[in-house]
Amino acid sequence: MKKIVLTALLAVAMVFAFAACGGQPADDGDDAAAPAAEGSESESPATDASADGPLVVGFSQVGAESDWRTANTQSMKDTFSEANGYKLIFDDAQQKQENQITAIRNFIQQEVNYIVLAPVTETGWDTVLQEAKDAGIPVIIVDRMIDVSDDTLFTCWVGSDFRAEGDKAVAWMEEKFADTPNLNIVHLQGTIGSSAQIGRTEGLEVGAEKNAGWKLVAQQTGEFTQAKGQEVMESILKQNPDINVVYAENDNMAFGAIDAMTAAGKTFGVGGDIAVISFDATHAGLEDTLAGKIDYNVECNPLHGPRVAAIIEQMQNGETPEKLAYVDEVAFDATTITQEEIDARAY
Ligand code: GYE
Repeated sequence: MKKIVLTALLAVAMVFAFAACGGQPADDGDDAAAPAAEGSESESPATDASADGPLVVGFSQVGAESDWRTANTQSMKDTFSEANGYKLIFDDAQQKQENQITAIRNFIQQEVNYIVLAPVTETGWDTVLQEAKDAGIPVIIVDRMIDVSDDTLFTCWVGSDFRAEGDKAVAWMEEKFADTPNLNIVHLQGTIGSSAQIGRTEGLEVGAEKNAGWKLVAQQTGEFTQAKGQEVMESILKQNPDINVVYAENDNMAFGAIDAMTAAGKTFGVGGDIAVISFDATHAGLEDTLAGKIDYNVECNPLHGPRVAAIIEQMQNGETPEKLAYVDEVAFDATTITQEEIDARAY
């Protein structure tokens, strides 16, 4: 009799202990697998990953449109290596959202432990991220942001403050052109609807509203590529003989614009007729800044691999990562940048 009572007590104690450790009753497997809502403790992954197997990460990358993107891909591949205990499933979406949606569905089917998404544009993610949530797979957003109706559809985001980047460029223009109130500005935009475009564009548009003499004489997308940047700049130059500033939303479009201006016999950069502003501050972009071809280059840091790995590590330990994490960034002026500064940089 005594023995039966003891056994029963032991059984009750075990159930409590199991619950206290975050265990779930066997018939509630679906909920156990679902990523928890914001602020909850148990945002740990759905993983059945055996302790000895690698963690499987599916990464949907935007494409290979720019030097920034290449550095970002490299950072992710270096971080999520087999040597570091990961199996990375990498998908290049070639700048198409539908390819990213297909990639995410494949990751779900393959039952990856984590999905990492660098979204091409902000909108259009609700359905597929709901599918990931239903499958209990946590989604980490990196680089550009997403705009979803329910923010429990993603675990967290890490990236840049693109609006702040635009504001930095505008502050530089206000100082540089303090005595030249009338400016004809050519605006080469990134992929329309991407956070990088939205923030950098907003910065300039707000600046143009504040500064009565600033005129956006052309505003067109170059899709963040050098080829498109050049093509668009060539046609803009034909229609606008009098340009003071080119505001290119990334280095590669700035390179394209520089080629177009060179071909058209325009002078630009330090001491030239047209000031060039760029974003990313990639290695090649900074070399052009040091050479005086780009006047001002606003940094955008692509080294997100270790940041995403730190988030995954937190989640593996049962911790809740910060919902939104912004990376600190600086900017470079052609008149003060040095070769040593460029050489000391990791990208
Ligand atoms: O500025 C651009 C790339 O989203 C921050 O995308 C990224 C942007 C970057 O193509 O070069």
